[in-house]
Amino acid sequence: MPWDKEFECMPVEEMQKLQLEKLKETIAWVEERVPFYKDKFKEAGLTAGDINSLDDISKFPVTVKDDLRDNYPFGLCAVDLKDVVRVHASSGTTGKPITGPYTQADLDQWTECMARNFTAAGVTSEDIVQNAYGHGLFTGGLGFHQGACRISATVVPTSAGMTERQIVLMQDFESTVLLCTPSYALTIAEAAEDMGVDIRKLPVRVGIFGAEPWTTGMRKEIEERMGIKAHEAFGLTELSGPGVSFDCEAQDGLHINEDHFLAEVVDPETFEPLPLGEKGELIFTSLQRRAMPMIRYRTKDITRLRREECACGRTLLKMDKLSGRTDDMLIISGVNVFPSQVESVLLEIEEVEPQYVLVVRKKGYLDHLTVRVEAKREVYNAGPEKCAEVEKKIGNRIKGLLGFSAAIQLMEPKLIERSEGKAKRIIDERPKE
Ligand code: DLL
Repeated sequence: MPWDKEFECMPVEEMQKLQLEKLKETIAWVEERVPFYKDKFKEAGLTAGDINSLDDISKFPVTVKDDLRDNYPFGLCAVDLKDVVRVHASSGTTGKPITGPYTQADLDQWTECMARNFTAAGVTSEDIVQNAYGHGLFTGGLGFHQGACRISATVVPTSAGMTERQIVLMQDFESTVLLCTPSYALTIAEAAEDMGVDIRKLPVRVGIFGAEPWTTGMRKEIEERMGIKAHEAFGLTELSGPGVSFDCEAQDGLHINEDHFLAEVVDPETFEPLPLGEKGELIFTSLQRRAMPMIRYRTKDITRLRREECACGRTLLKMDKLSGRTDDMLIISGVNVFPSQVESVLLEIEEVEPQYVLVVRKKGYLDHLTVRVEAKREVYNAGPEKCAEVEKKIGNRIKGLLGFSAAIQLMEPKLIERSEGKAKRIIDERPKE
């Protein structure tokens, strides 16, 4: 049963009517209160009155990360700071962070979205939820915390890190749900094995993982190693955090909270809207937020949208598991490739651990890729000949499936840095432009 049947199972036409109403309100709200949007709309010759159908959104200019940086910290805020009750931020790899201010109503709606996510993963008030997402400025920790409180689960806010203690607490408190990034789930699974704890025998039965790309192969690996069902959460700081979309018991794509977010997929180069079912860059307009609404925010995330009947009964639009981000896309031997494609190959090779890193260097105009992946202990111990054989096998598999050649380096187990949050999968040694 969904958390909020009225909205999660709303007939599509009714939902779209609701979205249109909220879209008009949101555009009018920012036009009146945020000079940045007012000027941009004016430049494009548009006003809130130009929204007569949902498709009209595509006439409006997009908003990009740099717009948030240029207006750091509160330039895009649409309310007085006295009405802001919380600010989150994403660290970002370069320059200033992105801020996410919330009114009390924004927080309440975000919490509702998180309650939907938990309920879709089968989590109830009976559960003991170990929240190992980073608590603090990152939206993962507090976002999930609020949602778990809303469904009256028992929350254990461990935050990320201190991995051995995570396992001890998991045993002592008999946690039934684990929340963290997929890469940290693997780190926990591995640490448990090292401590001689069989995590599959513990009461933990569900995970809700997200905040970084992970393939279906990785999901299965985590499910097997931990003896749990691995669910998924998607979201970004700019749109409040996790809770933008979530998977259900069907584990086949993520339902978008359409009453909160209007999704589009566009061609990443031309920004032309793409029809349902075609892969491109995700763009979101928030429909409820008041402190910092986002109009046509370019996420850089690549996926496709699907409108179909779901076994769970929800009518909410679905997005595919992400293929990756446009800024992580590599061009290897002229082929566009996302790290997730390499991950899907590696997870089918039984001689290696799911621990890898991609090293990218520039050769002429092309990117050259070296895949570093850890061997299983027994494979590594079997010596260099065996390792060379496995390297060749992986190289052939990559070439056969993805159509490009990569250098493969089989590593000794435990040499690749373990993640407690978002894993760093790419070491980019290309000269900066
Ligand atoms: O990562 C929010 C979040 C926290 C989502 C906890 C899920 C769970 P940011 O730090 O702003 O926010 O990073 C947002 O992370 O644009 C995606 O590229 C990536 N991302 C988030 N969820 C997923 C996912 C949080 N399920 C950026 N799969 C987004 C793939 C994801 N990538």
